[in-house]
Amino acid sequence: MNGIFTALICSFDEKGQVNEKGLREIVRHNIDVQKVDGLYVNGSSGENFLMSADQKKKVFEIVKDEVKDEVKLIAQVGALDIDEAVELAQYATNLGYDALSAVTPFYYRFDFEEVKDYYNTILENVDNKMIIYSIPALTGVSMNLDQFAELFENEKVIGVKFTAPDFFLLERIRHAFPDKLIYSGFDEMLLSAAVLNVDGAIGSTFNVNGQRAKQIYALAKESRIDEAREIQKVTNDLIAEILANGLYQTIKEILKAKGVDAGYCRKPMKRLTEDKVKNAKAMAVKYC
Ligand code: NAY
Repeated sequence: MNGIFTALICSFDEKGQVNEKGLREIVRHNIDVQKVDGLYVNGSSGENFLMSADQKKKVFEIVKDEVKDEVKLIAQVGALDIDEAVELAQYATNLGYDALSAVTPFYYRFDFEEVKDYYNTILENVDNKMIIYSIPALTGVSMNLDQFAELFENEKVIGVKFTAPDFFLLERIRHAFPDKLIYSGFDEMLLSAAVLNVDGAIGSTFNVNGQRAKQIYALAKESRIDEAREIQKVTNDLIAEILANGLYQTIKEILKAKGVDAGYCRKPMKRLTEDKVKNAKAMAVKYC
């Protein structure tokens, strides 16, 4: 379960329905062109929180059918409706997903006991492993070292997707839990996280920049930091342009420029203006 995992983008048609052909093409592009080690399905980048439970199931099914056992698969099943989270966890497990992940429950400012109960409830109902999805900037849920330690007490919790710029906490978790899997969640900070000896990374920009991410990670593991820094610099030039242009929409336009039917985002995410589509096409030529 180590290495570079793409936070998979999903293709939707003009009406916001899952575009199966496009989704399969995105999967193939990630495996055949970006050559990533695995896929993180129905995360933020997959627009998970904009989809119905049926749509999420459809995505899990299509991706597993396309991938078979070519790369590792992590199913993000977190949902505010805990029954839905359990149902999705069981569904993905039955399909053969290698591990589950669930975002910390958000919106109602749950206290830590509630967060812990959420993970334990999901895991009591499914025979699979869990990777905590921590993304405080979007959920408002920050956890400290002791709280991660409490979550890790459940043996089925095998790691964390750490999407935060807190390198002090990241180092503390790494040091305290050498046997848990830590995935870096901010692609622009991959090198810094790799230096701290994370086990891998999960990122949206790997859909279009996975090859560079693999190089950064491999070079860092070999302590070839100067070379890794050069590649992180080009990567961050691209990420800065993507973020300024509209994150997921721009990744989709870059994929389209590469011949992948990446479709549209679901509302209320907006469409790119013509100028921004042009910017994305220029990024595809310059970087991808
Ligand atoms: C997800 O679940 O899809 C992720 O969290 C992947 C991590 C990404 N975070 C978000 C919010 O999209 O790859 C990052 C991020 O897009 C990238 O670092 C650019 O900031």
